[in-house]
Amino acid sequence: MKSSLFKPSTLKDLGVLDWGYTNSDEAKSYNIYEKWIEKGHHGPLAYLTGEKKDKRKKISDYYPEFKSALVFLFSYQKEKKMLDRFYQSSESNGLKIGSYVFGFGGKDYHKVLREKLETLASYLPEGISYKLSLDTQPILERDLAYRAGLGWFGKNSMFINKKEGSFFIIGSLLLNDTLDLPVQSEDTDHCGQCTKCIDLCPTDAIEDRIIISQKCISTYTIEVFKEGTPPQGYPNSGGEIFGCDICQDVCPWNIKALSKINEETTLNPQIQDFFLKTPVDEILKKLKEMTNRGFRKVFKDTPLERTGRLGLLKNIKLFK
Ligand code: B12
Ligand code: SF4
Ligand code: SF4
Repeated sequence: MKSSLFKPSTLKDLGVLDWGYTNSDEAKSYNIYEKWIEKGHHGPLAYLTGEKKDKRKKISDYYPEFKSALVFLFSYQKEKKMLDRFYQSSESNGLKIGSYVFGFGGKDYHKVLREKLETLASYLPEGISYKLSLDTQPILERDLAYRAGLGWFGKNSMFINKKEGSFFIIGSLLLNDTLDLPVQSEDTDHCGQCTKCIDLCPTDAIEDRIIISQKCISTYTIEVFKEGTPPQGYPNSGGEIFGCDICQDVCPWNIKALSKINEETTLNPQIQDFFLKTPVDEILKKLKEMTNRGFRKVFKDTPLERTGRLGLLKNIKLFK
């Protein structure tokens, strides 16, 4: 029944690792999210508070016609594997970038996956309307993937699929009608007694399956655009200058999923050459000489555009 909507070859071509269906409107973990905001664990991420917080309770608060959703897991496993190999090589300058940056050709995934979701929507039965959910909409996307039976919340708060791990981006089609598809039951916890992600997070940002954002390297390196106070432990990390993969790298479910990847792929040379191969002093010199506009021109449409020249300078300075 599930495969009758999309051919396996279509899903493979679009890089979909798994997909699921749910007609559940209300987020199961909204109370955890609310408490997280109350405690101030969102740190500088003000866009998660206020009206945008309230809307995350039920999808119908955002999209009143909502009846069901198709949830897709879009892979960047191949790029992750290539990147890890590169870090072991003599060409690496010791700096690291979160692997999602290299997924999808090194382009901003919001743009690339929007097109993929539109392609998937073209297979919907006639008369169905939809909205996309892809990171920026007020939807608790991991919770939606959980309701679609695709996996569980790891202790690192990542959404983990038992077969594929967590190196994927979640994207969904929110529909104005139900489909004749089976609803999978929710997965159970498969972390067991493991605490690797908690033990190895360099800034102690993980607590009770949530992240204290202001302690997280990912927040500091992506979401803080000008000078700031780095979280304690960050400068002693592994050289992360944009995003952080540490709590995923150590997860046995990712180690298992990545061990099956044999295909090679290329990494965006513009990002790789500039940030991961050039000596650190030279990167700093080049970034200081560049204008903001010049930076935007070179890294246009990549995830690095968000943080910008000054944001990256602040991160890289710590590793000179
Ligand atoms: C804000 C945000 C961030 C912030 C805050 C991170 C965070 N954990 O919240 C920062 C900047 C730190 C960040 C970092 C990253 N992010 Co981000 N981020 C988001 C965003 C926009 C909102 C997340 C959110 O609502 N947070 C609120 C908190 C409270 O929710 P939560 O952390 O998911 O916690 C849930 C669990 O704790 C759960 N829970 C806890 N216990 C239990 C028990 C049960 C039984 C249940 C059911 C639930 C449950 O309840 C909470 C609420 O749902 C989502 C996109 C979206 N619209 O959802 C992407 C998203 C979570 N990010 C994503 C990615 C890829 C990353 C990074 C890997 C990027 C990188 N390499 O640096 C890191 C990972 C850091 C980490 N370990 O979480 C992906 C994650 C995909 C996946 N497999 O899980 C998402 C889903 C984007 C996408 N569309 O794919 N991110
Ligand atoms: S992304 Fe890095 S800093 Fe943030 S919780 Fe995971 S290991 Fe810790
Ligand atoms: S490292 Fe261990 S505790 Fe952390 S998410 Fe993976 S299995 Fe769960």
